[in-house]
Amino acid sequence: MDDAKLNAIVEAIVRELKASGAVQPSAPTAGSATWTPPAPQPFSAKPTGFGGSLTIDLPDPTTPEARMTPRVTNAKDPNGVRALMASTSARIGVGRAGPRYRTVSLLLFQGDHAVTQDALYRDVDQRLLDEFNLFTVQTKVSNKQEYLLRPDLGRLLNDEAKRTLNEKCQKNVNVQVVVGDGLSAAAVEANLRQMFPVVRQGVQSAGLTFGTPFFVKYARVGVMNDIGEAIKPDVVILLIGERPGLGRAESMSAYMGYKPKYGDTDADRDVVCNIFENGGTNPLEAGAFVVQIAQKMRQHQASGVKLKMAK
Ligand code: B12
Repeated sequence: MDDAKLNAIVEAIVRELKASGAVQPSAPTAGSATWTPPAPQPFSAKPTGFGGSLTIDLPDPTTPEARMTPRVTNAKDPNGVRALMASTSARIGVGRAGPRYRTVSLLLFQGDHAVTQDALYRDVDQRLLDEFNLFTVQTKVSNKQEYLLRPDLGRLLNDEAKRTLNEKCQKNVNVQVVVGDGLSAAAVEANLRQMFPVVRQGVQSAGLTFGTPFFVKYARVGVMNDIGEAIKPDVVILLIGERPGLGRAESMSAYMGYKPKYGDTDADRDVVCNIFENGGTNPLEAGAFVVQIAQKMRQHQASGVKLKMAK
């Protein structure tokens, strides 16, 4: 798209914002053809300059109040719309501007998408891993881009990782807990502090041995097989960041398997999913729950579909 077209679109948007009262013109004249994009700036709740000619003061669309505000004009049953919106986090009741989203919906979508991207591309904070003495090993993936493009490599430990696990980990333990970044660093950061101690304490109070925990960078769920082969535990519990939804990046899963080995598939695994505070499976409860499942797996010597058949 050339600059002239871009400027025309920008001017049209600015005119629309002005008409809705969201933009206050300031000298010099608003929407002039000399508009240039503002330099990127950190987010500020305060009004920011718009090319030096306008002040934009849009309300923050990401607040819970803004998310819950019905935007359907002339709704037949406004209370019904409100009730429906309160029952789900899905984007309903957002109204429209002609055939398009309203600006507020678009901004919210972009803001939520940014949360997702951050969670996906960021590394888990090293300080958190240090807090739990988790040393790091890596899969055969060497960077984020490759992680996204080659899930198969994220299911295999690299050679150095295998050597490190051999040196540092206790073998033949009852329960091996592993933390993996998966698709959301934010999820691990949001839940590990609460969940990890509950799992460790639960395993130990059940009289089971708790293997040397560690962190796997660029991990996919299938890496459990290599871990099973390297350590030979009864049960592997992999705490891993789930694929982030729009604006929901803090959801973690605990994937579990009984004696995971080469060739095992998801049919041999179980998952406790949607672990996060306020609306998901509470991480403390999830901690207690996975210990129970680990005990069941040991009792029935099975996991996944086989465990379901055994129960
Ligand atoms: C992406 C996804 C899928 C994708 C996985 C493909 C892929 N390569 O990513 C597809 C569409 C194939 C899928 C299918 C299924 N899924 Co699914 N899936 C998800 C989702 C949205 C994200 C998972 C994630 O982020 N994993 C973490 C990343 C790092 O893992 P990964 O290694 O990249 O991918 C592996 C896992 O995602 C795993 N996986 C995906 N779903 C399931 C389900 C189970 C029971 C297990 C053990 C493993 C598993 O398969 C991938 C390959 O190994 C979650 C929702 C959530 N909140 O977690 C549901 C979710 C995990 N899936 C679920 C279900 C039920 C299924 C199916 C059984 C549906 C069906 N009836 O066929 C199948 C079985 C999957 C299988 N592999 O055998 C449920 C599990 C509920 C539960 N507690 O048992 C969830 C929580 C959705 C939900 N809320 O209902 N799924």
